[in-house]
Amino acid sequence: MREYKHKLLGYLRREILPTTHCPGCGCGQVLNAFVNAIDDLEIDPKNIISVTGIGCSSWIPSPYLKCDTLHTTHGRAVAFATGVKVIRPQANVVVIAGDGDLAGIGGNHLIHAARRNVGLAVFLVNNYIYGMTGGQVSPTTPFGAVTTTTPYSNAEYPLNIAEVVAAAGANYVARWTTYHIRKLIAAMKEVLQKKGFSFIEIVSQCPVSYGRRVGLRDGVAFMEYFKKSSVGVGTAENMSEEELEGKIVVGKLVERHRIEFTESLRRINESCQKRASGE
Ligand SMILES: Cc1ncc(C[n+]2csc(CCOP(=O)(O)OP(=O)(O)O)c2C)c(N)n1
Repeated sequence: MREYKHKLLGYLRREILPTTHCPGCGCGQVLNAFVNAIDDLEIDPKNIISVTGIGCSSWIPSPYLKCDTLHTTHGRAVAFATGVKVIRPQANVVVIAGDGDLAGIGGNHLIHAARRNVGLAVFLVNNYIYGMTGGQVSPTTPFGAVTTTTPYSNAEYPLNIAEVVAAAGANYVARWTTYHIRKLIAAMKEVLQKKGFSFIEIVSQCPVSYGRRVGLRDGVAFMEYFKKSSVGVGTAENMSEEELEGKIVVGKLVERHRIEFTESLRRINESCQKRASGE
């Protein structure tokens, strides 16, 4: 077997390296950012439970991360993760999955977990399509984009999923791209220390099933595109809807300090027990 020396490789299951992701895929960058974040924070992977659904991005935590992992059904990662958090409130429960998984089939779970403010760290890897199944249109596919199921142009407007999660009541919402790797690591570190529902939309690339249909043939082309299309949240505030057309607004969208769901449950439970014992 090949010898790996880098210390961050200690967080990964080496028997399945190198990666099974396609050349130029952003999933490796997201995994890299995540292990950098947990290493900087000195979080013991034994205290992380990762939960995922089905899709290429669901392969980021499972099987690569060396922590307890639940690889669940398509769209249900947040529902499973909520159950895990209720039973293990002290654990870092992390969800990493795709736009199809979290914004499409699992969209309602996402909205209501954000509303309940369940203490999960959720990383939505938005590559604008259903990658694993060959590049079908997803709820985040840009208007007009060509995909396998919209061969002439996408007639639907995309869901601004980060704003939906922010509106639903999450404690923390940010958006970064795989180009902004240092900002992404910093945001992941914030999320991993935050109580309550914390969410990062990571705009990522799929050169094979999406990029080649929209003129972005490799990872480098995507990096250039993300760089030139991104606008910081502060700048975006002073731009019109027309000016923001085709732009990716990056940065922290929301930070709140509402009480976390399992903490609320614990308090209610305690007060019921006190009442029952006549205190
Ligand atoms: C209930 C159900 N419906 C459909 C599928 C087929 N399926 C597998 S992965 C996937 C989409 C994956 O797209 P996304 O979640 O965006 O992740 P990506 O592969 O792009 O990272 C679909 C539709 C499935 N496995 N289960």
